[in-house]
Amino acid sequence: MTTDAQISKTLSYWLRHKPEDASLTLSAEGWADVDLVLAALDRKALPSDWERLLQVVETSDKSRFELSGDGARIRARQGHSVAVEADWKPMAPPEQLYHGTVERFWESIRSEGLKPMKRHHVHLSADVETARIVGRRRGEPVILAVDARGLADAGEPFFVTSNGVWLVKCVPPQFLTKHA
Ligand code: HQG
Repeated sequence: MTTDAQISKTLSYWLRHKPEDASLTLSAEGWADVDLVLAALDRKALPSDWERLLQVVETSDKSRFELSGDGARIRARQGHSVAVEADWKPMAPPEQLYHGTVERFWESIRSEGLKPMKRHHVHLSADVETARIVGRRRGEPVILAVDARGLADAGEPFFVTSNGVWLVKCVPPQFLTKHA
């Protein structure tokens, strides 16, 4: 693993799941002080200068992290298991959204629907290609099409993050089909 990837993984872990491991306190919206994050990286013997952090934030695929306008605070854009108050906007989704998974989960998904598992939300994408990449992390990808319009019409709120990930609490099976 490259050092940048190591920094990115470490930041994801702290800012989404275990801020206390780095002696960080997250604000209600998930922000941590950059100075404290740099100090924590230093304690882990990882590069801890501001330029390097900026590089990791800017080159992270899917822009996982976000810096505040003044550069003093950093947060993960999504994927939290710790409670953070979302400032994502509820939005009417497009007709269809996609989810990438693998065959071994399909029986369970078909009977229970898509669940957020360890995260707060199910993650969906507007395009098939992104879903394929997400599914491929676990094996041969299986793409599920979500009747997002139908689910929204049934009263389920959808949110979109600043980097274009669609979030929903769950997707009941009747709104799911396997995408050819
Ligand atoms: C599956 C990464 C059995 C679901 C990625 C998935 C994405 C079920 C897994 C982002 C199920 C959860 C999100 C059910 C859902 N029975 N399996 N009822 N419901 N599943 O990682 O969507 O690198 O929490 O299909 O690139 O894979 O973190 O979600 O396979 O963008 O920035 O349970 O995470 O981004 O896995 O990935 P995850 P995901 P980051």
